[in-house]
Amino acid sequence: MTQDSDCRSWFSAADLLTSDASAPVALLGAPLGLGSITPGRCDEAPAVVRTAMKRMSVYDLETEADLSGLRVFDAGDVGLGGAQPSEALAPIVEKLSPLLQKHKLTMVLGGNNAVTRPCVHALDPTLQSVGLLTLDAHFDLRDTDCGLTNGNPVWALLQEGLPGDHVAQIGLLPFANTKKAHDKAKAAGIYVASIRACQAKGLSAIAENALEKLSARCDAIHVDFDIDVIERAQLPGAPGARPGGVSPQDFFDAARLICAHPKVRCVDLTEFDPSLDVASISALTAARWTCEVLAGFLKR
Ligand SMILES: [Mn+2]
Repeated sequence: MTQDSDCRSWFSAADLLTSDASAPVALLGAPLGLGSITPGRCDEAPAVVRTAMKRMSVYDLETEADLSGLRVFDAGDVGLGGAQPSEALAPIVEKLSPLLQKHKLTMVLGGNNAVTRPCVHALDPTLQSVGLLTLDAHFDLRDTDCGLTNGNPVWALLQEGLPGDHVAQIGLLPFANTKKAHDKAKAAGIYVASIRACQAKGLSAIAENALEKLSARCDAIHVDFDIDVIERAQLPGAPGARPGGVSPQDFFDAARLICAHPKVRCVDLTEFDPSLDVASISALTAARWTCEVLAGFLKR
């Protein structure tokens, strides 16, 4: 077997990970498992995604995008232990803020959706010049009077001063959200696109429109890719995924388009619970997401 033979193995997405902190992109695990409305094991996701990246080639034959020249600084995982969402803010911000200063783009592997709030704080502690785009079946605008959970990061951010017109939420599903949450979104001036709008106009077109609106108002944008936005039949490994969600292809295309935008400085992948997965469907979807993020970054 010659040195560059691919008869048994290939250069994989996991081989892009490096300990060299000068890489343009960074990756950080945020294994927050506690504080989910549906208890689960989202804390296992960062390790499972890194392993699944070994099964991804770095070449996209359709566009001839080639990630092989790119490197991703693997900053490891935030040590969260048994932290609740309220206790996770400081350690995530402490580890993420320096990465955001050094790298053009940082990927955060959750963890449940409660990691989104610390990500936005890390990008802009004042919350006045940052934008948030969510691809999510849910508003995550539940009340905070019972404490922080994976169901209220966006509401917590609004209460902390993030302007409502700095938030765009796309992929929202019927009968997966309350009227109260929808009313809060309307009152706050959040840009909202339901799943039907995303399917009619295209998830990527909606994402592009949302990014255009946010980038006019914000210096930097965080994007929450809640993997439960994907159709449950094709994404079993997320407690909140439901029939009627977006297709994996639309999710991948949108991820690439979004990550080509220079103001997108931080992205998270949340709600992947490996304990619910079937035949590695969700793990391989998450691994493909990392490739799409990088392919988008290469287009900048
Ligand atoms: Mn969510």
